[in-house]
Amino acid sequence: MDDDYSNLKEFREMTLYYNFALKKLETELNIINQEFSSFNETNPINHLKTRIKSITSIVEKLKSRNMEVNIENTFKLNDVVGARIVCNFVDDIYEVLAKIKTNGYLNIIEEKDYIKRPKPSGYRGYHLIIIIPITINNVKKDIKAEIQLRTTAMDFWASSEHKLNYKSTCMTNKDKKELKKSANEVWKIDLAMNKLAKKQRNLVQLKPVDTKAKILSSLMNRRIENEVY
Ligand code: 0O2
Repeated sequence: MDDDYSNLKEFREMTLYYNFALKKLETELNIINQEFSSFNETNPINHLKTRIKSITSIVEKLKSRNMEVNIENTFKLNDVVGARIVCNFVDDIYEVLAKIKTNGYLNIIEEKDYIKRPKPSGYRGYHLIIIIPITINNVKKDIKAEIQLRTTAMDFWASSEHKLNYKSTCMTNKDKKELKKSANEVWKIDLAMNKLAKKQRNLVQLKPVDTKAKILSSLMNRRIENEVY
């Protein structure tokens, strides 16, 4: 690789910053997830994933931005550490977003609403760039991380499009238009499902909640988790 990751000590230090930032992010998101499972009628989070970007993708991203491949520039990237939160319905995204904003530990520096303003490709999702402070050997760095929020439908489209087009250069304009058309079809389904979910929630709110059953089921989950760890 023609890059400047040649100082192994510095490279190892960089990977430690990213690993610790990932751990902090995972902890905060797991708390949010657990909180929803324990106290909400239904959890707006379907599933969540975290990752550290591969070195190959980091190098590609730096090169595509005409940035020299080195540690200093790597720290400038927003999404070496990333999390993806996948929700069932569009409104769930905004519920999770509100929780992230009041969490107090996830310091948001930028928001990109690709739901209201989809990307030219048709991509939809809500992105947050956050700062995670990490100190190693008395050196504090603000590590940037990206949180992507999508519905299962948006995630289905984006992961298929990622394979077919996003990083490829050989797709015809006609096929790109076809992909964009399917993004809009998927969005229509998202809106229809969201409408049904809203209706359902209003009905559930009118029913008396079996608080005891809810508490017992949440305690049961906790017991099972303790057994696993
Ligand atoms: P990968 O392989 O998914 O990690 P920034 O990164 O914030 O400095 P950028 O690149 O303009 O600037 O960020 P953007 O566009 O807000 O979001 C970047 C990420 O969103 C991408 O990461 C993808 O994960 C996703 N994304 C954005 N546009 C598209 C799209 O058209 N199709 C698909 N499938 N995903 C998209 P990476 O690093 O580019 O790629």
